[in-house]
Amino acid sequence: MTIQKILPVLVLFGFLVLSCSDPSVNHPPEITWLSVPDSLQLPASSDSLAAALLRAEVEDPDGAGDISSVYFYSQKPDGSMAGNGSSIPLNDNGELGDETAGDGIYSTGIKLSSTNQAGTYIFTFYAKDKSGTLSQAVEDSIEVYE
Ligand SMILES: [Ca+2]
Ligand SMILES: [Ca+2]
Repeated sequence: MTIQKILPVLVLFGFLVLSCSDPSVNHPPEITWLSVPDSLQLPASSDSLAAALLRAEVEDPDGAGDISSVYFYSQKPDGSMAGNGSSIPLNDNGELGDETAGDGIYSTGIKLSSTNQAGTYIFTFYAKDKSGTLSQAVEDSIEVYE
């Protein structure tokens, strides 16, 4: 190879290395761990509820302070989306089943009544940072039985 051919490759490589180490480049958050029960039994009577705790550990290479929201979508056994497709937030404020505030583990409780469908509920989790960059989606499910 001649230097004329190698030079553009070197310049491109140098550019890639520089852009990777540039602190002004934002990195997406990442969901590193999920805790979702495998199964849940619907309550037998209409005056009680079955509860489950959902937890997700989220990291962002730009720092925990760059994480703006963590949420999931819930698909019901019949394929329709729970809550008309709106997202359900998890929190790291020590509320709604979140054990410790500010530890990077986001939690929320879900409740099912006897009128809810039995079958597989699919949850798709996302984290979003302050630049609006989304994490990779992470999926988990609960088998709900009567
Ligand atoms: Ca980020
Ligand atoms: Ca927490």
